[in-house]
Amino acid sequence: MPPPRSLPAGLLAELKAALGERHVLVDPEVLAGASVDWTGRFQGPASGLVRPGSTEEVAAVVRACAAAEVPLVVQGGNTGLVGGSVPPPPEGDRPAPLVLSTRRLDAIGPVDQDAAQLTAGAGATLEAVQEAARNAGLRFGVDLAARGSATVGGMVATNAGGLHVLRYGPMRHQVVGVEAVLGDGSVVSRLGGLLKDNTGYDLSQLLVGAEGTLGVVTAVRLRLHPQPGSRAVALVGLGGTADAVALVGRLRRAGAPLSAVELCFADGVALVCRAAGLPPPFPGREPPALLVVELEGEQEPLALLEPLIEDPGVHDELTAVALDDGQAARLWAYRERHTEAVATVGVAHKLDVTLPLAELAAFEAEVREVVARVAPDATLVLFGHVGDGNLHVNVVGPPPDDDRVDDAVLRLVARFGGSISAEHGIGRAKVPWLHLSRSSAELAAMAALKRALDPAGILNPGVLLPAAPLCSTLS
Ligand code: FAD
Ligand code: 2HG
Ligand code: ZN
Repeated sequence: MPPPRSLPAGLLAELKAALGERHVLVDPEVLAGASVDWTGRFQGPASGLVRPGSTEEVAAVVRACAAAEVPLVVQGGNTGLVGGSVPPPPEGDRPAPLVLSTRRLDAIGPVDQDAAQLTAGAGATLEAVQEAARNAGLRFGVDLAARGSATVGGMVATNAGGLHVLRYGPMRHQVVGVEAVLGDGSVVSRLGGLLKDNTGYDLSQLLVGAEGTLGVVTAVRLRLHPQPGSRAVALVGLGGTADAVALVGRLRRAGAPLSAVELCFADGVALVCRAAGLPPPFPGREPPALLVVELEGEQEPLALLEPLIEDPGVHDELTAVALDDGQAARLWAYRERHTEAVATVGVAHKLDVTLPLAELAAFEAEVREVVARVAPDATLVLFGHVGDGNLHVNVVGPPPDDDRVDDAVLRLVARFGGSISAEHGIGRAKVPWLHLSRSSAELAAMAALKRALDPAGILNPGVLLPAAPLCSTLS
């Protein structure tokens, strides 16, 4: 990687005056860590890293960067999987971006028990929010394996999904209001907790899923849910995706209190067992597909499992059940540890897609053929949130910048009537294919919103939408 272009001296001095010397970092070792994403596929040089400790400090950084025309990359936990949280590779004479870390904005306010809400700083981790909710006898509705590092600001920006979308919806449904600094440095704040508020455009929801292109989220008012009284988890061996989809349908119709239904396949589970040192779930048998089914409610755990155990497609010898937390964690590990297991094989091309549920099995068969044709030596690992029609297509083998397999898979998704991003977002990874899921009218409206809220074009340029020229070159 060529050496990063350094920050203009005037900007550096202004940032240090606003944040204090120790929160403006230009040490190459610190910058290296912030310059590469979780997967190792996306990286680019940063000119500095700032760690504001308040909304006012974020606003000062944004205003200074807009005036100096230095782009900002917003970074929370850096667990994003589409390259949105790190700078792009060097391009022409564009200045290297400054990384704005939200990690110091991690305060969590008291839980409002009556409203079942709390306010969290953007840099609070998911785990910290989950714990605050749990300590108040409530539950936060989103969970995902990166809980120890992913921040609520990043989860708002990506509209994160995760394991419980089926019951509680994605991050968007948990957001009551957002505080953010827009691209011109102005602050919008909707943290009052009002559930009914019909006073015009919903700026909070506009920022959800905007991937840091319209504003830097500094705090979030979140909705909480009652804690279910009991839980049971089952791991069920099945013949394939069609059986899994049919079983989900039957469980839904039987009124089973599902909180997660997750799909994985024999090759992915074998990889998890090797990488994590786990025993095979059904020694001596290797069912082609495995389903993790989680049920939560007020009955005894065994009673929760009844609709599953009585289902004609579920066989005793291919079913393991968990009635306590320790057992449940052991069963969940076969699904949850897929991402880290894939990373042990190499740098993955991650294609996170949703299909109409009725098409999921046909898509799965065809995507295997497509990947085998386009990247015959690649390792393909499929898994996902089958209750949501969301499949994670992981392809390890093609070099990071060879996007032929991405192109083939995403075009197949479009042909099946799916979306090219279910929950990870577009980031830098999928910008060239956004038109497969969005019409030209929608793309034009999105570009107009970007120009209106970030007139200097400094917030995450090149993420979600193609990078526009910086503002001075427009005039
Ligand atoms: P980052 O990676 O730092 O940033 C992600 C994007 O949000 C970037 O574009 C960044 O610029 C922007 N951003 C970050 N903070 C802010 C802010 N305060 N204001 C404005 N923009 C901001 N995702 C799922 O949806 N479901 C899963 O089940 C899931 N499981 C995962 C499991 C593992 C092991 C890993 C590594 C990742 C997983 N992810 C999952 C992806 C990732 O955790 C989510 O996308 C998460 O929302 C990212 O949060 P973050 O704080 O790490 O954001
Ligand atoms: C999951 O569901 C995450 O585990 C990560 O969304 C998916 O690694 C992936 O492709
Ligand atoms: Zn996922």
